[in-house]
Amino acid sequence: PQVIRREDYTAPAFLIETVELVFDLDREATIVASRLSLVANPERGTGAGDMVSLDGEDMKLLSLKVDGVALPADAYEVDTTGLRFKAPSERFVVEIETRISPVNNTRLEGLYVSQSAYCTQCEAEGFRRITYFMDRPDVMATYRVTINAPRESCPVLLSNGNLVSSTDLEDGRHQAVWDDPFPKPCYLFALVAGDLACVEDSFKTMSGRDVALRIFVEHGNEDRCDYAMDSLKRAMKWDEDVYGLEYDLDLFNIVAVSDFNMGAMENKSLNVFNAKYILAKSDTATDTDYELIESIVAHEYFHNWSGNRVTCRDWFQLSLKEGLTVFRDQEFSSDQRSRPVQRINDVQRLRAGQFPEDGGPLAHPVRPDSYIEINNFYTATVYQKGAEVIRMMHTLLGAEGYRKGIDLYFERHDGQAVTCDDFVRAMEDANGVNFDQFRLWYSQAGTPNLVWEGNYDADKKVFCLTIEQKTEPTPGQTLKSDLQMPVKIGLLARDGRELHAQTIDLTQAKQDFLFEDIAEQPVVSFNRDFSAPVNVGTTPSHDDLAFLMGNDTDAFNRWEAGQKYASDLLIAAVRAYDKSGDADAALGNVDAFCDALRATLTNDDLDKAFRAQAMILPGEAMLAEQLRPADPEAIYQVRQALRQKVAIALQDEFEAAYRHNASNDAYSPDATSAGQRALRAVALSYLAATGEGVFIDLALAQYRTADNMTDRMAALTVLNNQDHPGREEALADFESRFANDTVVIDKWFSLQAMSSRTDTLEQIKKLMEHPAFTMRNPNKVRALVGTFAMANQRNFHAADGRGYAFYADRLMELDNLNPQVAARLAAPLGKWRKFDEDRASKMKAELKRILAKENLSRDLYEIASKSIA
Ligand code: BAL
Ligand code: ZN
Repeated sequence: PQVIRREDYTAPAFLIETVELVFDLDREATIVASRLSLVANPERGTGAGDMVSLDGEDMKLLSLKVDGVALPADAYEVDTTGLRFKAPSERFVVEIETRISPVNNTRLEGLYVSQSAYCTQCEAEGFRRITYFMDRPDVMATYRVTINAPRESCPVLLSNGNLVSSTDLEDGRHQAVWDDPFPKPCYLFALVAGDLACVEDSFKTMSGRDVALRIFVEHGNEDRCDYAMDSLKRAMKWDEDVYGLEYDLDLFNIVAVSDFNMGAMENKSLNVFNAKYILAKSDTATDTDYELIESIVAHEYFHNWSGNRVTCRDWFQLSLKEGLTVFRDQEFSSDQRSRPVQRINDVQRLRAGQFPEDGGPLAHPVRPDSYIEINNFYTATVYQKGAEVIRMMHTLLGAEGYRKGIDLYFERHDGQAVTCDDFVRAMEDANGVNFDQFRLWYSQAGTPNLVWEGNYDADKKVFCLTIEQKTEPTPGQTLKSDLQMPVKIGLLARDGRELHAQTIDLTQAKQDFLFEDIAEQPVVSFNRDFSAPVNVGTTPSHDDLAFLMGNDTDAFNRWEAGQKYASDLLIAAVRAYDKSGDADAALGNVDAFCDALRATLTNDDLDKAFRAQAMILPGEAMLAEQLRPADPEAIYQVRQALRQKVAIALQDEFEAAYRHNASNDAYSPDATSAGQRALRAVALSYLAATGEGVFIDLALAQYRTADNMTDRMAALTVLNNQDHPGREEALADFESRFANDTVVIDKWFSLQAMSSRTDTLEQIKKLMEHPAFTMRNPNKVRALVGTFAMANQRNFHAADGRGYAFYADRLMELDNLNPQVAARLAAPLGKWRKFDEDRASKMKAELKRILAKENLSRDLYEIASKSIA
């Protein structure tokens, strides 16, 4: 397959000014008529006789006219990738008719059918599956879209922009015409048609315009839209307050569909969502679901400016819109909820998803240099690390300086398709700074590792902090440069007073920072708030970590100290376990750690959501990242043993937390109530970890009496790992309650896929036969199959290799239906370098088997081939 390189970028030979599309919708055979006004691109100096090249895949060309005249067969070329002909002049009109088959579109790119509705997904390159077009983001045009469809099965007809007209046609069909006045790239085009229910609200913008807000869902789900609607209104207000950005049309539509490759899509004024990120009511959605809905609704809305009004020049610049928009949605959530807990969650996500990517075979810069399939670059690096890069600029420039840069960016580039470099330049120009070194964050892959050392001169009262940075080589990038990064630090006195706090501007490989008038040998709180997205190799003493857990004025680092302490204990114990096979003995005395956890658990000054987070030990995958080779069974055993020790030591406190955090109030998804439920869930989980049957009974009782999904799932999560009749009872009950609820039943699939029980793989195989399961629905595949590889270290890495073989079979099966989702699930097999030789060779054998598959997609080929290299 062809490699696309950033350095090969050239501006388009022709531009498209206006696009008129007419859709005659039919499940088997939809006819798409397009009328494009093309003009030579002055930047390229093109004109008559130059080749016009339009992308197009998987469709039938029915007719082609240029300036009203049908082109003879020898005047154009058409193949499986597109259509080419010579321009007759500098300005001309192209008319094309194509036929596509939405119902047979299992890739869910382009126009397809989800349940009873037609919908589209065009980012990144789905539009070329609808009609022949210059399918690239730097071709921006205005669109007028006519949709013709049967009135009965498709009463709702939607596209971008404003509704111009609705008309009845003959034969029971009707027509809607939509017009989008804002020029946009084709990846933001959307069409939805079907029999959908609509929930309506409105928002008054800061300039006093009323915007109609509509959420379209399957009939029967109207009562699950309140939170999404409320989130949308809060997001609109927040963007006005914090960024000064106002919505620009009089209508904003959201449609929730069940079959969707991604989380959601920011099509201009017609966002299409994976239904799981819209639908919520207390008995179907957990607190975490509510949080995700809030942040994803906001994310897609924020794209209206960061992505739509200003878009990407080419797909290598994807982080221009994604990194920025993730940063914006993270900050929105921080303002809606607890800021430290939000930061902890965001960092956990970065560490779980992005750090392994940056340290593995798929490592790539935030602005990649090449790709085979762009769909493979919707990655944690482009999104999450991209957001960290924006956050660092925010830290370095301060909130005001950052806002000046943002204002200049939108002022300069509104209506344009631009680059990451343009964004950084706006930040520089607005603030009079030079970010030449900082720019390396966009081009250099890999997670920097920082080590630090402190030296205190008691006579001079001077503290010297020496920091070294190093980034290991990544595929294709052996030499690494030193990066500029803001490192927030605090110096604490033994009595907990903060002696000094500062944001250090680190730029060199090794740098000394001197602090004067420091009254005593301080305890260092390093990289507060995770101001730089790095690994920190220095582990303070256990005494210092316990001190920071109890005293750091930076809440993030309080949590971080606990994680470091736990990791240090667990990693040492895994090494000891490998020799002895006795997890308890390997851990030894952990009383001091338990005491530090107790102090956090019982500190009523701390947010409950924070305390709940602080009780959770580093996950198995996170620990595996720190061990070479990683032994998943040893990690599992040792982590369970530490959980049990903590549970026994803190049993009284957990019982008290469980009792005191019960609530008789009606469910509310607000952050405070959610924090209370989270603390109670953690308490229940630890109580069960004591191994005493009475607490399994308690979990079962909680399951039976739960009046909301959060409490129900908390109980079921505990039961899920048990060998106890209560497990079967609760799982059967859940199934019968929610078997017909396509969003909720995914929780049941993924929970079972996560179970640490050793019969899990057999259970998963049986569940694949369940009537609610289908390989055609990405949510189902992710819930049952994806979860197994991503969130079940113990069973996926079972020493006999059956987990790997099962997984590879599913990826190949899925590749025939939906290559994009198959490729996005493939990364776990590429982690073979982290494991022992036996596991590594079994994982590699599966990758080889995938690479030998007939008709392997470009998508899966790219991931499998890079993973094995
Ligand atoms: N643009 C793809 C979905 C998202 O990041 O919003
Ligand atoms: Zn996005």
